[in-house]
Amino acid sequence: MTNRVIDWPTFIGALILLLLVTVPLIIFPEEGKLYVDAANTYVTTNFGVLYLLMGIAVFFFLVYVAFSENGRVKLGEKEERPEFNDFSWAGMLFCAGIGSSILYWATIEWAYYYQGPPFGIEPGSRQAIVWSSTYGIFHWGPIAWAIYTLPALPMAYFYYVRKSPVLKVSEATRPLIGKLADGPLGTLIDVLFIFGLLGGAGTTLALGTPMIAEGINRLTGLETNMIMNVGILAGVTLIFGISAYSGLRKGIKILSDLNLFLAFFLLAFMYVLGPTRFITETTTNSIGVLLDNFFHMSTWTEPFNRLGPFTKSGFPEAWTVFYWAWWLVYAPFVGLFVAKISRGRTIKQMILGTIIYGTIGSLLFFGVMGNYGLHLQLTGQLDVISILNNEGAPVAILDVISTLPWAPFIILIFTVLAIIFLATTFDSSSYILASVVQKEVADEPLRWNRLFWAFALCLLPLTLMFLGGLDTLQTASIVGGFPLIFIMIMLAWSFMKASNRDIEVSDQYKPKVINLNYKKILEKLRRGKKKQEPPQKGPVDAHFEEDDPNR
Ligand code: NM2
Repeated sequence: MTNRVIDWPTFIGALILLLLVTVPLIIFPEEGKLYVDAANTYVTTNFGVLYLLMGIAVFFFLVYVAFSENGRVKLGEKEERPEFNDFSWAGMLFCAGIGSSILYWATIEWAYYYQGPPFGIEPGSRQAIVWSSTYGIFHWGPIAWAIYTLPALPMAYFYYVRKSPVLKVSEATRPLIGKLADGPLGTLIDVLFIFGLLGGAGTTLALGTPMIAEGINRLTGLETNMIMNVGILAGVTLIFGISAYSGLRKGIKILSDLNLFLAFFLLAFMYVLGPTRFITETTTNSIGVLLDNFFHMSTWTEPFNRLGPFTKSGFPEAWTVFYWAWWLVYAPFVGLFVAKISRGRTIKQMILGTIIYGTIGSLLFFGVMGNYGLHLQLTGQLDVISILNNEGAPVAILDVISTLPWAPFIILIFTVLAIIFLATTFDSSSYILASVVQKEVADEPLRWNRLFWAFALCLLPLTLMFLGGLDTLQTASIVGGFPLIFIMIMLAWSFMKASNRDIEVSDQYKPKVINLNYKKILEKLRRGKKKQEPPQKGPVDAHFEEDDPNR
């Protein structure tokens, strides 16, 4: 059974690529770091603009699709209602796509922009402060969520409309590459995706673990060291291993409901007991600044600074390009996951839901947690920036949290929330990795397979954490995620090609919701073909049915 279901070339291919990258990094950490850093500089300097263009193009493409005929197509049967209610759906998608990094960056990202603002602005100036509370929202906002949503389109379409029981990135490019999806090209696409995701998840762990360790230190007084980090990783792996093992409807859903509840609690607590008016005013102001400058921010490349008398800040590469690359390596995973939970919704609902709920979620975190910290800085209650510069981000983050009333209690909530946020991203990651290395996913991927990836996700960062090569891996994965830009284009193209053709054949143009019956479409196409072709070309018929879904 297992032998037939598992797609061994992809499974082994992903493991080999991973070993090929990590073993040299383990043996030659210094040289490895040099090479990877050089590759990173090369890609972000020369192709940074491609990332920016990709971001804005994806955003407008999705807005177009949502309001086009294609957006009305329902993912599932005519009478079918959404499998999960809106609250659980939004919660699951947010928790899958967002890990503990949001607690990290929402609390501290402003402090980096405060001292290193964009657009040549004076550090620490009034303008810098305005941007410091705006830029984080942009980097976690509509474009970022659009990058997450795009892969969901073809994947959900093929899974629920065309009823192909395969949850794979390569499968979603089939209309474009046809039978090549079953060969080495398909395998390469899936392997690149797995590689990118493992690295992106490594970045998440590298940021999340020290922050959780700092939280535990404040609660228990235990020293933050390697043993603690390993313990945290083991604990998180155990939680998400169990969750991934018990599946989508039980473990993953329960954990993400709990995650949402705790997150709302923490945000409400900070908002009500913190400087409520400052938070409200600054967030509102930032939304305006963001809307006003949306295009400028999404296309800012600093072009003249390389030539003229001005120095180059490197802000676009260090932040926007880095972020888009990070969202990109996670995108096919989140896309697959969103596709899986979106049964019974229309494409439009799926697109707008992901972008809007996602952005609102990020906005709440950055608005409340970021402006809470900014307020401490501006009022002189806590010099967050000096702490950040002298003692590092995890200490600064926990210092900010510690200023809240009932500090020990709230640190506990914060730490538990970080652990669950990590676990919810990782349980859905292992679920999806398992799906991608299977030829078929009838309902859920095989259990042992889900568990295998749960451990693979942690084992690698763990090894590298010991050897101190984790940041090299992060950079490597982000560079390694570069081909995903082209895979994104293929995914968009495939979706349009397949869905335009299906809608055309089905003659369903007017209704609000388009219910496509793919069997009937194939039937119609066959009949159409019969009329045109002379009867002696009979065998073409069978060929057509097999081949045509590939178009
Ligand atoms: N993104 C959203 O670590 C995490 O929170 C997971 C990070 C891509 C910046 C995703």
